[in-house]
Amino acid sequence: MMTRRYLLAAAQLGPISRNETRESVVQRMIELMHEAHRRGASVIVYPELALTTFFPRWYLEDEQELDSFYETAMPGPKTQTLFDTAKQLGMGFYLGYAELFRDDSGNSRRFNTSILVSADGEIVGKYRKVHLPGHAENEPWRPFQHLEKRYFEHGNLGFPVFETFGGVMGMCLCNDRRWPETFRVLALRGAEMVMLGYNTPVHYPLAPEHDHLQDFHNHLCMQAGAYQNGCWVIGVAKAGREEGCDLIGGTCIIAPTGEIISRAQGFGDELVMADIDLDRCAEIRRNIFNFALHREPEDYAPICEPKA
Ligand code: ING
Repeated sequence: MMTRRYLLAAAQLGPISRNETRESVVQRMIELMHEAHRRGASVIVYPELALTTFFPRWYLEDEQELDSFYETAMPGPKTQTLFDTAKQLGMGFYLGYAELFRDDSGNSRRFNTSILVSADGEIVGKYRKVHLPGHAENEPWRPFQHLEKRYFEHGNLGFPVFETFGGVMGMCLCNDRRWPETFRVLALRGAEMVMLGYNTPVHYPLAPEHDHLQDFHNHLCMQAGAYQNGCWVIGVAKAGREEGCDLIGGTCIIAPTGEIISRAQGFGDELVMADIDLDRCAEIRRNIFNFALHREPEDYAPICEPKA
């Protein structure tokens, strides 16, 4: 049973090229895991879609090439070594990846997925991305696409929490962090730490005048999520210039007070370490954001749709 206080490593990944092999990426992740272990970490958090380049930036007509970016088994032949190394080092981890499976009627099901894996190598939690940004059809006017609505289904697992890593854990993925209900629902279910990976381009084609705000908005969302829900938030980037597209970095570990207590310096593979004490959630959840004492859900239900 893990203690409630331990060192955690946020493992930012630099660019992954379109033709980089799974073996190569997994090797990079394992090197980070060994370094995290050397520094005393018990948990390591990887980015969203950590095993491949961010392929939704392209309109892919070749179904075979599209399928090549998904995992059809987890662990599979190329990720088993990551699970084995984690077990050998006694390291729990969060991993984001593209999930592909056939359902009972033989249909291909595709999700932007994350899992929690315990220190003995067992998958103890799964989440599928709910807030899919971008668009579903090719939009050639854009310098790059953002086809998550084409390549993934809307997540069908809701926002579950999992008792592991010494407490109650929640997960989300990238755009989910921009919607406050993500953190609130997880916190109402008892989440003490929310882990998330992201691939966030600097350039936002629909509002280029906001490009300079991407780092600010990234931390704003996660710091607010942490503070307003009294939970730890671990945000882990796939960063750097990936296939010509600049992705923000800013990997960070945020305390329940909303303070960033550790953050990445660069845009490559980089460990960000922090001492996590899950009991620190009480500083917030017993006081300013004591849901039972101060929250008035009756006063704002039903939530009306804003007028467009
Ligand atoms: N990426 C981006 C994100 O939500 C985006 C999409 C970028 C939305 C910039 C708004 C502004 O961070 C993913 N993968 O969700």
